[in-house]
Amino acid sequence: MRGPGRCRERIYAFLRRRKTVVTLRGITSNSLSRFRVGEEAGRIAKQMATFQQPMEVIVATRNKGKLREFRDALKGLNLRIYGLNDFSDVPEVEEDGRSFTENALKKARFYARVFGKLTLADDSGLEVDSLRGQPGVHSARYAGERASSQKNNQKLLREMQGVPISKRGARFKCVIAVKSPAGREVLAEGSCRGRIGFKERGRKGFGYDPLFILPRDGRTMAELSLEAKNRISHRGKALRKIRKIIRSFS
Ligand code: ITT
Repeated sequence: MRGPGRCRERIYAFLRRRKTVVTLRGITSNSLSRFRVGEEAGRIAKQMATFQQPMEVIVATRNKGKLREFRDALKGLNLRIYGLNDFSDVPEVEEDGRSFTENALKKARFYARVFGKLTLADDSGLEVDSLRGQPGVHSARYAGERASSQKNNQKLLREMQGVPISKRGARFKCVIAVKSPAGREVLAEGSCRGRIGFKERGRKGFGYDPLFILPRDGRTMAELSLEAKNRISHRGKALRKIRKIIRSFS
């Protein structure tokens, strides 16, 4: 072989040694395969665009502390999370259930209907042994309708005056209900035991956190970072269960 033919063979031999010839041949010398490569790339790009679209999720809460914990526990899942405070004129739902489960389901069903999107609702609270499980489902309004956390904590300390440390056991409990627009429902729960302190300590978290002492190191929940709280808390435990199943709703 002479001239251009020999020259082309030498180039191919060189490229074959470098393992690039197959691709090069397919793309440069054959317009049909070039078309197929383009078509395939378009299909993959389309699939990736669908895949990368975040799933919109409503977390049916006005509690900023809860919402922060949801966002942290569900991060990395390609979700766009909205809380109720992200919208104006959102109707209220009465939390008149006798259990956390009843209230969580009621909130999830109500707001899934309002927004037509996948909705997560958390009902949670503190159950104190020496108060026979109170404040329980009334935790948010223990010291009265729309009471501040400070007022609720003061009332709890008053109710527990004279109770020795050995009898100050308590647990946080959380139930999360998930409701899809197609009607599917899932429940997840978590709890976390501790003791009620004699005074508030710590500035992180929310609600009863400054009074809730953890057995492992004597710190209160309000002395933990967001991530550390989520690792051990009632809500963190429930959210780990939700994390495992939430993509199956898309
Ligand atoms: P949404 O109904 O809008 O979600 P809320 O604060 O009213 O907000 P709940 O009805 O579930 O929520 O009441 C939960 C109350 O229980 C909350 O207000 C706190 O007082 C207490 N609580 C729940 N989880 C807590 C936590 O992780 N740390 C401290 N207090 C908590």
